[in-house]
Amino acid sequence: MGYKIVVVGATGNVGHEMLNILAEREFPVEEIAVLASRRSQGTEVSFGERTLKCQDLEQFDFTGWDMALFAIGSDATKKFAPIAAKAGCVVIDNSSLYRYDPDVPLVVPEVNAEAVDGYTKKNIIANPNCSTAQMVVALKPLHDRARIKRVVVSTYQSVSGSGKEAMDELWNQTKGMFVPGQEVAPSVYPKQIAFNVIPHIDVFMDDGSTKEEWKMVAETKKIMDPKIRLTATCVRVPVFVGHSEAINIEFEDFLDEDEARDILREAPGILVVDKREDGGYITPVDSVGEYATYISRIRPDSTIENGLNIWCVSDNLRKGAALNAVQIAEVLGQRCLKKG
Ligand code: 11C
Repeated sequence: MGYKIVVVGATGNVGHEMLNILAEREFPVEEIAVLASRRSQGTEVSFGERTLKCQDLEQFDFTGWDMALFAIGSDATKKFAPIAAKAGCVVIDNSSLYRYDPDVPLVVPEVNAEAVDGYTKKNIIANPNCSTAQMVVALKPLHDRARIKRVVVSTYQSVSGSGKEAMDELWNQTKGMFVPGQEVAPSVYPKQIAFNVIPHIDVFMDDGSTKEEWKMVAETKKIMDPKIRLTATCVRVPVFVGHSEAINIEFEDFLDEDEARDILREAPGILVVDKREDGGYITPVDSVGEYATYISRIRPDSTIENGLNIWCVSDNLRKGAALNAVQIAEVLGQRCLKKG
């Protein structure tokens, strides 16, 4: 016996990966519906060996469906998530809309799976931002051993985090650089992304940080520990898929690099690739299509008392979005909505 599952936003980058991952992990699906905006009604999407036709989200009746994986923008989520939740269908939402709501659990299963149980207040569970998800997978086992005091993180985020149009912009701008007269002006991004980096993701906040940077702080506190102090600089780089992060961690207790490496090797969701030689580390291209959060370059920071540096890379469309949502669905099924 399986679940009646809805994927909302099935034609987008993340919705597409949700369908792939549900099929790959053989999620127990009794029935599946794929929804999109009216203009995409009838568009075909793949689910394993099957081809499914998108239905109109506006017209869909969520009554009798067990879980809905939402991968649409915050505005549309604001309209449709409460409709699904009220109809008794548990919403697993990838937007930022509900993440900071105290009545909505924000879950990364390797870190706080038990928080799923709190879904009953609103019938909604939130999926974190991609840059937070991979980072907390790496931080949690180290925090359990040596208590993290402070984190300084710099991100190198791929354009797929901004959607398909941004991927096209990087592709077309890159090609256009080589063809006189076919240069492509910035449109999705405020500056050229090809052969460049942009220290600006999401909107600016009053204190000069960006919303992406703020999200990393607020989400880490909610998922892991409100006492952790964290400062982030988030940067867009000309990479199609895979977010990378240089993470500097200050601990309360001493933790040497060898023990940290052993802890990370044993930790759920992590693969350590850390040879001190040419190519003995992970790059975003290596992470594409994979489930793991990869850790490389584990080394001490001798400028502080108990400090370590690590390099953390993951497929932002997978662990950063679709995989985490499917893992939440799995935990929800195992802990709360048992079938069969
Ligand atoms: C990016 N992290 O790479 C963003 C995308 O809050 O879910 C996801 C935004 C979010 O642009």
